[in-house]
Amino acid sequence: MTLTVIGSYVSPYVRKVLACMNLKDLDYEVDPITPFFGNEQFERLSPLRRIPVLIDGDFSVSDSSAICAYLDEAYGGHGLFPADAKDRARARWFEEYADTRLGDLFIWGLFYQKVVRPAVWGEPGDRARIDKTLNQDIPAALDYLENELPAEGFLFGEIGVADISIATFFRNGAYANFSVDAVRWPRTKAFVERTLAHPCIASLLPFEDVQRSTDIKGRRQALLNAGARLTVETMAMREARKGYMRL
Ligand SMILES: N[C@@H](CCC(=O)N[C@@H](CS)C(=O)NCC(=O)O)C(=O)O
Repeated sequence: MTLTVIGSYVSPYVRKVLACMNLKDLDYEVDPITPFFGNEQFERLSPLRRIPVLIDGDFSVSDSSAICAYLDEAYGGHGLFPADAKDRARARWFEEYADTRLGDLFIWGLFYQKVVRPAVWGEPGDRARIDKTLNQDIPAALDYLENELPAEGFLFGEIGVADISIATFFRNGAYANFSVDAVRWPRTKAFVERTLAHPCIASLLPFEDVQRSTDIKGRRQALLNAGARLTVETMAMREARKGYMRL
């Protein structure tokens, strides 16, 4: 049975789930919608109108952490969490830190302001928020990560959900023209590059490039041409609608 993931390839949370599915060698199809364009069916599956959503037969669940934990428990293959209880707890902490704090900074502080607001809502981003994010909040987060991340390899030996959860936000950071200063945060810079270069994430890049460079009319065909496996039906509608959180 093929699994289905609802959500755009450009979302860091969708990328996290797809990278974990790639690691586990799972078959899946994607309905690459932007959350703001999700229809009623999407909202029934995702009450917060957020992506990603996973559909597995007659079961569905939203939230990248819930999805990754489910996939790890329901399917074999590469384990997403370390074996030791304390390591597992730390892995969950890094996942939470990334989803919440790095999400706040890289998505809501940068990507949403610089890319989504002009493109989806036709309004400029909040300049003061962008400046505070770049000058205060991201440097503090990077100071923290610099002390936690390994100089080589991944957080708990093999690559897992903790590494992926952190690295995924830096790709959206790059889409908003952010890059890590290698002099100030050399470990973080190398860790992010190493993780994003892993085939489980690197293989998603061509689809992200298409998603970013095509408009809604040509996107589906361009994604198929690039080799993406897409659902036949989509949960997208024409009109954008704001979600329930933060906006
Ligand atoms: N905690 C959620 C966060 C998901 C999330 O915020 N996704 C963004 C897209 S990158 C979204 O759907 N935003 C729409 C909104 O919040 O209205 C997860 O881990 O899946």
